[in-house]
Amino acid sequence: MRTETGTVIRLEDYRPSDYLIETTDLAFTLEPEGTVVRAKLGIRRREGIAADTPLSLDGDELTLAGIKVNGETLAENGYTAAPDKLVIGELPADDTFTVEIETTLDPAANKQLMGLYRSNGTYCTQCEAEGFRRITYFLDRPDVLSVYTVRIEARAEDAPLLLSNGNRIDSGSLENGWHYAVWHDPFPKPSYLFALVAGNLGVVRDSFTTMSGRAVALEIYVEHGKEPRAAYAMDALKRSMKWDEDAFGREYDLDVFMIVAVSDFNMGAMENKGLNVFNDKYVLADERTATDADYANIEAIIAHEYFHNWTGNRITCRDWFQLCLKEGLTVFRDHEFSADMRSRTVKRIAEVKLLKAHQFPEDAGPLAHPVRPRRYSEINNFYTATVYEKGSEVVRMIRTILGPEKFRAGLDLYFDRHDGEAATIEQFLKAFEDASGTDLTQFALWYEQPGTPNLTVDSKFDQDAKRFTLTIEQRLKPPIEGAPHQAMHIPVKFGLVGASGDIEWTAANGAEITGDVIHLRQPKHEIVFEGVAERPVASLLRGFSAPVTVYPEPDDADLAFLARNDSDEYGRWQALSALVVRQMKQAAAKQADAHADVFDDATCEIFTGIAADEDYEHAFRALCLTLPSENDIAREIGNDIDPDAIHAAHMAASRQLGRVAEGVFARLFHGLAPTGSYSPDAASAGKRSLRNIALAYLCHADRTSDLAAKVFADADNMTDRAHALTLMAHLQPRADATLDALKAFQAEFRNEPIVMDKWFMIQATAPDAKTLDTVKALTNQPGFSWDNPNRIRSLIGAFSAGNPTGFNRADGEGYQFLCQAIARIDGHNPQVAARLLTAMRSWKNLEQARREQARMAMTALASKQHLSRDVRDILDRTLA
Ligand code: B3K
Ligand code: ZN
Repeated sequence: MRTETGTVIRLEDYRPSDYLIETTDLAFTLEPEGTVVRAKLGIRRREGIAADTPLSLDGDELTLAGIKVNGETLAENGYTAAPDKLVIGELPADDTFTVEIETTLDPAANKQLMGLYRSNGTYCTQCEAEGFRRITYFLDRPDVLSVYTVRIEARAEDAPLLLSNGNRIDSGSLENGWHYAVWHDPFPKPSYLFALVAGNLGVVRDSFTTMSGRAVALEIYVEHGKEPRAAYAMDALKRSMKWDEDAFGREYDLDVFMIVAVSDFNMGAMENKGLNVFNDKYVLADERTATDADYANIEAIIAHEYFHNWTGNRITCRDWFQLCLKEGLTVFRDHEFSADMRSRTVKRIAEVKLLKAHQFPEDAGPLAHPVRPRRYSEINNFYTATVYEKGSEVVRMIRTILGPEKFRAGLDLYFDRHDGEAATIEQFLKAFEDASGTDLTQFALWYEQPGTPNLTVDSKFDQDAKRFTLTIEQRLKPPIEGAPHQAMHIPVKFGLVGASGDIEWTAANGAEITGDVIHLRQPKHEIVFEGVAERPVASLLRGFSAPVTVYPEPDDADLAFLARNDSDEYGRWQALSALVVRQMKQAAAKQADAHADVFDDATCEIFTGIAADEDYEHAFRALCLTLPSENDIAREIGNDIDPDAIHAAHMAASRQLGRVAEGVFARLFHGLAPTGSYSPDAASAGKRSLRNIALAYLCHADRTSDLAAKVFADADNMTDRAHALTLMAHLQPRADATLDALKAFQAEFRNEPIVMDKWFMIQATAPDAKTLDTVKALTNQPGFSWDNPNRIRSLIGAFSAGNPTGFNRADGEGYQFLCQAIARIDGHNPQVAARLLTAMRSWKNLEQARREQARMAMTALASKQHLSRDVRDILDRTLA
């Protein structure tokens, strides 16, 4: 294991490598415990580099078995080899030469799941960010692009399937039951996009004809017997390919596109050129085993990885500081895809909720970093909500500022200019500047400054003068001491809302306004609108046009007004949600008991109105009726957080709304009962979500999960079953009916690990101080494994990040459990261990006793020897 060495990599230290690797020929002889890798690298010394400059290649836990230069075995004094580095000092004077390297690997022992490893008997690889160096010594950096030819040999019986990137150019039999395949990828790529898969899997095939008429074979590989469950993923893939042509003019470029689903995977999926490797939970779905949310995730992630073919693979990143160049942009593209496939407003609300739940706390705590970080000690710790989600918001703001046509022109220019290159954020922005004639210098601060800017808003109306004055001040509270905090270019989409629609104005000054966008550029703007006939309420940040907060929010009356009257649907949701958060915060502060009223009459009336309003789509109503989570309330409270008080307020709020609108919810529950067969489409999913919300309120109104038990027993799909089981396990965790339902679920799915993950997660998130005992007991269940990231996330991850009362037990046992689990996992999978630790990122906001307990648990972890660089990095920053 790599332990902490204290090295910090800095953006300003970037310089191109002395050598290039123009071709990479790999030959794998696959054996579970003794794989041999022979790499032949076609090297070119960069112009101007002296011939005696050593070639220094990256490695990680490697064993060198042989080395040749230009076909000649190198004398021992010609190089030095360590597990993490191979330095060749004795090199030819010619600018081009070959280096042949032989390494031996033990894939079966690789529990880090980086490099070449085994998952359920299948050989597979994960190389991003720095996994390729666990396969062979290499210039393992994204700006070294190479053309790969890969020969794979294996016993035909163990691995009938031999896959790598690009197109298959040869295959055949060998002696003793072995066989081989050779793959060639004509597109130069960085090593992090290399992939190899070998094993015995089933396949689903289809095809796609690109816009220029080329036929592409589509193949999805899954465990034998699971083929029918890959149908939705295949459909999503074809829709993604078509959409990228229509929306962005991007066409696929190889003869084949393959996806392989594996069960041991550190993340969601990986965009290796032509050979995507997926966590099987993001491929496999049918109505019996997957929820509507699972279907939506599959659609989004299939699209995301496919879209990387242009944004990431054809144009990659110069260095890992530029990670958002591919990730933020690709998230933006997958968001747009889902918005087009589903409902735009509903999708946007879901994105904003996610951003606020994950990115805002990150940006407000000890792990805050700019969208483009400037330093890292472990790059895997920077695949964050800030890089991905805020990175996507930054791209969205560019579109808002330029408008859709100029945005598209800028992106086209970026593709034209940088195809086949490893690019930077500066080059990305320059393409938009050149295509639109807009100066983005100030806008670029979004990539540099960590923290969420806050807007304070004031307004006044002069009826006689028909003048409305809006004062907006931006302030960036730097989460990192010494971080810059200059005024940003913030695009604020807006409308002036009156009782019957948006109010016209004749002139405005004090800020640049284009269409419905105010461009904030100064610390403070006083914007004067002339010719305003009646007093308006300003609806700001429509569509969440910038990732900022607004404090203080408008008063209750204005929020209620916007929730009822904003012509923008997103704006109505935003106002309602602000109103609800405020009243729930107040209830938590008052330590309201479970019977107290949380909401005033106006708010209850808005809720009831939306619940009953057939003009809204079902999914929108469901989102409006979903209360902010306990973590959401905690985030809004900000400090001295008492999770128990928040939980009590949450229960009281659910009960009050359940009672107030019981009749409406009963009608919805019965009226939306399923008819006909299940379909995962967005409209059907919307109906199920509204009915399930109604069910939840009915259960809360009566404080019993009897109705949920009935749904659980009758349901014909996993969406309804999992939701009903959650209600039972969370409302009455120890009731006989709950225990029976959990047993029935386990009996049915015990051999289906990704379905059992729901069973773990439901129990881990039950808001009850005793849940910790349950979680500990569940680690001993036969279905649990400390080696599998999905199991770890669904039990320990769900408990620590998704169970505020259970995890934040006042006695600190929750924190101790997490830290001990992290120490255990860190021994074999540092990446997953470090990710789990981010559940502690908001510890400084807890009330004092819990804060102290959290600190003690982390300090005990920090005192352990041999922590990985991954965990040490998160721990040091979190405790700092
Ligand atoms: N690019 C990969 C993530 C790799 C994470 C490495 N720690 C998946 C994605 O974002 O599409
Ligand atoms: Zn990505």
